[in-house]
Amino acid sequence: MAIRKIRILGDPVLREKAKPITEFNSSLEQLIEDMAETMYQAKGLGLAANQVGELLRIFVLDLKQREGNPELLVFINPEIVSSEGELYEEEGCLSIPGYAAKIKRKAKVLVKALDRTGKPFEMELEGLGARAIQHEIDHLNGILYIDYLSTLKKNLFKRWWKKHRPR
Ligand code: GNR
Ligand code: NI
Repeated sequence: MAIRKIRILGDPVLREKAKPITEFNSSLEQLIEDMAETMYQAKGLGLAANQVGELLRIFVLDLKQREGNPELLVFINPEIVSSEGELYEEEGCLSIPGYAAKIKRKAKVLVKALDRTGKPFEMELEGLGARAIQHEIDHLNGILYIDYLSTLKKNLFKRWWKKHRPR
């Protein structure tokens, strides 16, 4: 088990597209453990592989950790099968520490993925869970939530980031 360094905005790995996972072996198990440990340590809701420098299509999520009964969810090669509604809510990202902004997301999603053994499953999520799934799948495609900001808000963000980015 190891806590990995979380990559921050500006790191090119956050802008690359992750590749599908084809082998379910011990090195995958190691990556899952490291990602879970890193996510819990950072108190994140989710964490995508790009954020720890691995270009593989996997993310971890825990929607219950704040209630004190953690339930780790692992999504491998995830796909959104269907979605409905829209919600404009606040979002943050461990790779853009200290910042949050409201963006529009689908309110409800049906996601299809493989579990850590390679078995397919489907899960329907709404609210924050649906938002987090879309956020993590975006990471696997090199997309960050700030990409959805209006030109005006993006320019405000850029000024904020120059001053506040960790160095
Ligand atoms: O911790 C996180 N909180 C969060 C809040 C609203 C929408 C998405 C998220 S995911 C984020 C952790 C993270 O950066 N995952 O990639
Ligand atoms: Ni993120």
